[in-house]
Amino acid sequence: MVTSDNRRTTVLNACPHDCPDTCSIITTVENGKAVEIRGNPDHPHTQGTLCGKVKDYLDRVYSPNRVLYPMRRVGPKGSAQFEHISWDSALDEIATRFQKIAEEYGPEAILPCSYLGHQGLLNGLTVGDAFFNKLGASISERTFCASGTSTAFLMTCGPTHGTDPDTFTHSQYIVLWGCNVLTTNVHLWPFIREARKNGAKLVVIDPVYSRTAKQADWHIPIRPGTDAALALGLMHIIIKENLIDTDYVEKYTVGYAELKERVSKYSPKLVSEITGIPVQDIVTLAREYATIQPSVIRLGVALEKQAGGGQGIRAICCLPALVGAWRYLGGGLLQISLWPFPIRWEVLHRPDFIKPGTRIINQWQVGQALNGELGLDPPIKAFFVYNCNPVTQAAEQDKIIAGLSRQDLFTVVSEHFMTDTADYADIVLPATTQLENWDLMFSWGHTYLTLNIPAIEPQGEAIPNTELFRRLAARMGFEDKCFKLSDEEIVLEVLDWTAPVLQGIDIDLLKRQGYAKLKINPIPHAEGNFPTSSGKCEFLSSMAIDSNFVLPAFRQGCEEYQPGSPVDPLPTYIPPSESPQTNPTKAARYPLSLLSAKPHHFLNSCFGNLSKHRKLQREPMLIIHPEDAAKRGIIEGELVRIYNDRGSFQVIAQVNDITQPGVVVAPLGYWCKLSLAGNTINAVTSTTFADLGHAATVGDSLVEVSLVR
Ligand SMILES: Nc1nc2c(c(=O)[nH]1)N[C@H]1C(S)=C(S)[C@@H](COP(=O)(O)OP(=O)(O)OC[C@H]3O[C@@H](n4cnc5c(=O)[nH]c(N)nc54)[C@H](O)[C@@H]3O)O[C@H]1N2
Ligand SMILES: Nc1nc2c(c(=O)[nH]1)N[C@H]1C(S)=C(S)[C@@H](COP(=O)(O)OP(=O)(O)OC[C@H]3O[C@@H](n4cnc5c(=O)[nH]c(N)nc54)[C@H](O)[C@@H]3O)O[C@H]1N2
Ligand code: SF4
Ligand SMILES: [Mo]
Repeated sequence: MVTSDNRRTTVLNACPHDCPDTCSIITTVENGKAVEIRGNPDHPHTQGTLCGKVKDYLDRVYSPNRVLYPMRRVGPKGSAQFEHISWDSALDEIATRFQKIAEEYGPEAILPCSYLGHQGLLNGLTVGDAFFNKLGASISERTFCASGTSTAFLMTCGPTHGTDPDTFTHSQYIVLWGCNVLTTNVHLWPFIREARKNGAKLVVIDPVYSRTAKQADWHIPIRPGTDAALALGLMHIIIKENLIDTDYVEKYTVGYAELKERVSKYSPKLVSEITGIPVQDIVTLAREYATIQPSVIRLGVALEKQAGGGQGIRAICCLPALVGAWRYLGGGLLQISLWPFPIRWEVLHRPDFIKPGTRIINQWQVGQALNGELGLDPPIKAFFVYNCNPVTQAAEQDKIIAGLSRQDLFTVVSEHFMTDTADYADIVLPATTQLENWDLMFSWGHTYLTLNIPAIEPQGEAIPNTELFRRLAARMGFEDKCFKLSDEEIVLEVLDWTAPVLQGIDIDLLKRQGYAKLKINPIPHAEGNFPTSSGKCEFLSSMAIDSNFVLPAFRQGCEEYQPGSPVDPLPTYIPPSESPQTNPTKAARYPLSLLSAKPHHFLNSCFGNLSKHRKLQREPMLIIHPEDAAKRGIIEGELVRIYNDRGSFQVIAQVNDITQPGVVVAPLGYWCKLSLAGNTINAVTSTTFADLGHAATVGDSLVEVSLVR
């Protein structure tokens, strides 16, 4: 559906943000200028609404602060003083510096850094991989998000879409487990609302009385990082009270006897002591969850950011099979719905270009890598950032800034805006927004493909990421065909169009309609059929692997990994690494657990610089319980400093009992240079890995808070 008259055209777009909803968008263009953006009412999942962040998207596209031309640094590093240069001189300088560094130190001295700032198959996660792999650069292991959750889910259920979110309307018992749907996954809410109209009960398990918890029938405040204990405790009760679906367990699961033995020690009393949840609530939750069917669990991403988050997710993923919830339409579990999209990742990231043994550097550890703490040989001499903003988003912020300040580091940043990271660049390159380029979007929150057609000409001299790497490849003399494909050719290459889930779907349909639903089974595991190696739900994991395992999708198809300590093949409880219960020495100095929350009006750090969004999100803040505030003489609205050995940041205190005593919460996404003391939450978080998938324990940090006088 693309219509036009002489003056007005409407074009079908897709929201490119790192959000599960991937909304289908209609953009109205008048005389070459986008004048309106709205949700596509025909899209069955996103149903014509856009979130508050993106309904003002044109403010982003036409912002006077957008980066529109290539620029070269003229002032000291970080001073944000730049001069406009031509694309030719920018590309020449990059190619020359890269060649010189490669000759002197070897190409591994060059480190790319990217994530899902753009989520499209063309311009997103893997754009640039072929280029950097051909160059022989160090590989950036991209585990900012969902790698721990996904590893755990795949170990248990295999790469399945799980419960189709469109079928949530049929659920009778919905558990949102560490997921703040009303902020982070808003288009799931109408399906939950419909289910509740049909009598469903909504349960939210969250340490915080979140926006979503406030709307629930039952909010269960849990101590952070103790979810595995709760899930094991629920299984203990379900087994003891014989509430299991014996037929389902016998036919479609592996390792029941071992699981039964494992959960036997997680009595309601012990679980209550660990989680802080009253015994009676644990028992009620187990009974209701097992007996009210169809029951469904929606997993968020926060859990993986705890020391034992991976095993916690493993334990939760066992629950639906134990009670037979997978038998029903609307029953089961939704992790991320990405898995059935027939994406030809190898076409995008070209693992065949990787020289065996090329070193892998995890993106959470970028601060340590840049400032020499990892003892890398060769050291990092060039850093190339696109689709991400490590200064605000990765942990150990002070180390990243120190690394980026190095005079001998050559940094290139491709961006829409002068972010905290871009300020430290030697060369800044202008990137298009999705209104200005092609893309094809998968979704990690629903099962529709969505096409993005350019609506307007690129602003200034901005180019899509695809074009950036075509130009760089040409400058470096790379001749392979993949560096010469046009965007429309890539659209045709990136999917296996013959896959059964794409039956009846082609590019013409996508151009007409903007979206197409994958042909998936709405009750995928009614009779087992789990895509694991046993074909069953694996309580006892056959993939039981070592703790350094990272899924190939997060490691650019490079399947080599260093053996580490083995992962328990049964779900288990690993306590938080930093909590008063498990680390009393540290807690004596830093007694409060710090959680980060996704900001309602920003998308990670995107929109954190736009005035409308900043006004709505309000000033950087910390939510602190009245008891903890009183102990420190803190009252609402005062400036406080949050600190530990890693660093500090300053925000305004919000004294509120939506959090528990001992737990403080700070929203993410504020920009350092727009914050009160030049730092944000990631100044105090840790890069230590959680138990699975090289997720970082950024949700597992002890801090102290004091008044700034
Ligand atoms: N508005 C908005 N939407 C977004 C984003 C955004 O920045 N802004 N970011 C997008 C991205 S990248 C992602 S990954 C998703 C994330 O989506 P979510 O997973 O929903 O987001 P979080 O805010 O990280 O965590 C959800 C809830 O988990 C709770 N929580 C924290 N620790 C624990 C714990 O130990 N146990 C339990 N049970 N709960 C815990 C938090 O209090 C929070 O309310 O959101 C996406 N959507
Ligand atoms: N403490 C703490 N830290 C966290 C988290 C947490 O919960 N707590 N959450 C983590 C999670 S879940 C995630 S997903 C990460 C997100 O971390 P990032 O991926 O770094 O997220 P953003 O801040 O959105 O940065 C994306 C950047 O890409 C730019 N961009 C957008 N489109 C394009 C494009 O087409 N081309 C180019 N070149 N650039 C573009 C945007 O302008 C933006 O500056 O943060 C992680 N960090
Ligand atoms: S950020 Fe998410 S909810 Fe908002 S428009 Fe984009 S996909 Fe939709
Ligand atoms: Mo994320």
